Amino acid sequence: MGEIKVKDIYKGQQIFVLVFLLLWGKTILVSITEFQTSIQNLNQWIILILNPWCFLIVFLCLISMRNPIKQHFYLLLFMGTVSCILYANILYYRVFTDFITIPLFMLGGNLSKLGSSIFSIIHLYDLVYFSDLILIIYLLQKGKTTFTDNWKKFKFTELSPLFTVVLIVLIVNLGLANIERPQLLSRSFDRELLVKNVGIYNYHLYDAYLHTNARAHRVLASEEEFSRINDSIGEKNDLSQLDSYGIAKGRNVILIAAESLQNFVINNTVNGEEITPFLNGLISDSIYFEEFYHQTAQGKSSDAEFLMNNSLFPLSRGAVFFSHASNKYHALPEIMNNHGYFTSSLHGNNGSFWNRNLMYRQLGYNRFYTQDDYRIDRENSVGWGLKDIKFMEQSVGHLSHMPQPFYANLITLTNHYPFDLDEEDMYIGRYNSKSNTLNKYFPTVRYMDESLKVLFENLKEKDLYENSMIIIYGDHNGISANHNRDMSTYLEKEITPFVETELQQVPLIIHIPGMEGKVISTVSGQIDFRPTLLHLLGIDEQKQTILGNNLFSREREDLVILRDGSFITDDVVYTNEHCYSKKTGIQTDNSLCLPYKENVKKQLSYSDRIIYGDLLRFDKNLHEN
Ligand code: GP9
Ligand code: MN
Repeated sequence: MGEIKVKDIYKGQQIFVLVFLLLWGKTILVSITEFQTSIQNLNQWIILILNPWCFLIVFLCLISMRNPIKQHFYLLLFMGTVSCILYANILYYRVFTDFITIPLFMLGGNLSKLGSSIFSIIHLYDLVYFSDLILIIYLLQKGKTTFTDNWKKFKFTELSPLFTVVLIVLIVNLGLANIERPQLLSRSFDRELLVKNVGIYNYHLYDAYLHTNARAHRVLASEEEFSRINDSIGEKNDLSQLDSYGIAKGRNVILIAAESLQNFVINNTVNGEEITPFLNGLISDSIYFEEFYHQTAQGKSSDAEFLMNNSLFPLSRGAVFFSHASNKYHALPEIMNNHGYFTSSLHGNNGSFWNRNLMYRQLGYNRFYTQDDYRIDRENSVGWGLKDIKFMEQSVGHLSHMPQPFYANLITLTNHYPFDLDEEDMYIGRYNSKSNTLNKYFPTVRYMDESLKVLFENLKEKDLYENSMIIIYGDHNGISANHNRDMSTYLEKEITPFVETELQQVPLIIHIPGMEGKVISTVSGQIDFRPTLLHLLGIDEQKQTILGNNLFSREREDLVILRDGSFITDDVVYTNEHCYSKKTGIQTDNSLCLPYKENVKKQLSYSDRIIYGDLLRFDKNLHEN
């Protein structure tokens, strides 16, 4: 073995090298010309050049390990398959500016739309994308003997130098991708970024893995399992006798996901200036839940949407919006739709972010307004895209054309890490600490607050205010524990695990024009939103298989469970395996938290089993409602 020189190994295997070069070149060409991959730095160039390597080399090696007589056939099959996958994505991208996923094939939908527009998106010059295949067929025919004479069946050990190269390239590629977008691979938040960083082929492998994994769990799940969980969750009490029942009946519902808005900024100041003057005023004539927690995990914004719409927990790893986007849900948009509402979500970002464009179909939205429905340019954008004020103005334009009553989910964007803001939009100055993130957070929160004021003004102008209810909630924290030291300076208190848990509070503000405001101190979480909203709208909610509780119910257990297993009750906070007294904030006897632990574990596991097993497909109520 030691005698073999690298150049000898591959002597006579020019055809493999040629196939590799052709497919590699074609993939890069397509990425730049068709997939609009924007390259902003050297890192991104290297990623673009390296990312098709591993997939192509591994498959070509596997082919060269086959019987020489069959290699010819496998080589053409491989080239043909790769070319078709690439071309199918090109066509799909031309229509949807997105990449194909396996659940798409299962769900149909978009693909059938593709079918109807197929002739307008196919061009004659597309033949270029198959010219490499034609060239190889020609060469194989013409030089059959020259090539096949030298073809041999390789052993794994002979190819080990190549596999080593693959491994190194893979590590470099993933390393660079992680520098470009930390956590991209674990959280997999955006298809476009995923493809840009790991390449189209690896993306398809990853998508296939997610899909098979989800399918495998699904196959093992049974109707009995659903019934067991359903019985154990039990039917909710009938609360239709309460005064709060149906107080917002028939109104439009405008739900605003306030990006990274934490509760600690409410009624608070920085450098002596109010951070959320509009919200502070709004709270006095709204229902304000002052101890409301986000319960999200890696899926961040998408987890928040999942919780609010399904009253189930998101998954502890990955994003359920990505991994279980073909499940059957009986989500809020679908329920609202069944009750005569036009349901939509509006967001000035690309539709594939968090896989929303696919997941929304399962949640039952009638329409998803994405960046294609907004006028976005350099002037009106900052950081992640369209500025919130512009987003609000344009969104009200969309709302004014919707059939009423509507349920509209508006997702803000400006107050997103790294909290970039143009000078002209700074209504207050930055905080002054060593954490740039914390410093920049306050002006962007203030800007978002201003955008909400603009929203209200615009709604009034368009006569949409009086007959609507407007709900604002924070999707998750914006300042992570990495900034605890400076956060502690700002809050003027030590950030213990107890305080860190308290910092997971986000606002929930329900504004019903003409109705008196009140502050509700019940411990509550995003999972409780759905039954609470349906209660206010006077929509019967007892039969649904959900884990959240109506916050107006007096019988509900005051318990909020966070996705990491921490929990909060009226008296205690349990986190990092320690129990804290809420009165003192000091660690207390674990036995005070013990009685809740079993229930916490049970609820998280029920939720996981419902999602992994796609159990709601067995829910008879789905078909009755
Ligand atoms: C992206 C936006 C942000 O469209 O909703 O998502 P996040 O990073 O906050 O989860
Ligand atoms: Mn978010």
